Amino acid sequence: MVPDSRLIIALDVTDREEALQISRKIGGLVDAIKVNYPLILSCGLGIVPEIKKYANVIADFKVADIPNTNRLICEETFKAGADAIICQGFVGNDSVKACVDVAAQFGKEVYVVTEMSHPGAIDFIQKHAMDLVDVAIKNGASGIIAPATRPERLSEIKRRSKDLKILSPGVGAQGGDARTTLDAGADFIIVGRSIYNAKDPYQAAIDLIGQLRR
Ligand code: NUP
Repeated sequence: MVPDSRLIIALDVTDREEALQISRKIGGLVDAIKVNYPLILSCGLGIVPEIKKYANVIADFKVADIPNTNRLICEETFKAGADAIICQGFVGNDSVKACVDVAAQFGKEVYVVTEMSHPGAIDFIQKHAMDLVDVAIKNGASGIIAPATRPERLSEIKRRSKDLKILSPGVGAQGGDARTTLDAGADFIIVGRSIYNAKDPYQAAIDLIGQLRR
């Protein structure tokens, strides 16, 4: 994924028509559309190729299983047309490697979750965030997920992550600021509710891109 707008929409709506309508409207503005369980459980993986007509698709499945199951999940996801998949790093090197191996076969990308953006990330994950960055580097992932809600932590993670791309959720509804997140080291911001719940999602996306370009 090459940065342009630097904005990724998290399309966590559950209604198929709404998902496609938003994709149609803002697909040309954003660098990717991220789908997650709410949409896929409601509409099925078959919605991926439909959304792909409008933008690259990132499957935020936070894959977190044994290597063989990770492999099967990644194969189904890439076969459906996703351009990238998000996996958890805490399951270990072998499980992450399984995702990266499948992605390489399909010419696709893997992003590894490091520290999550919600308050509960402090309970367990934060203590191991740097190890999770190392897992992503060691296994050849394309990038990592790191929190827009803690810019100082994002900067630390950025220092550790070398050339990995950083996708950062937590802007808007979770309290993070778009410009601050880029300044702290993110390559892309991931924004859901502030766009899809806005009266005019197109204008909300335009406003965010304006902040990112300042
Ligand atoms: O640490 C993470 N935080 C996070 O919010 C990792 C994620 N993948 N996400 C996802 O980003 C979350 O599941 C949702 O799809 C999106 C943020 O949405 P919003 O808070 O902007 O509505």
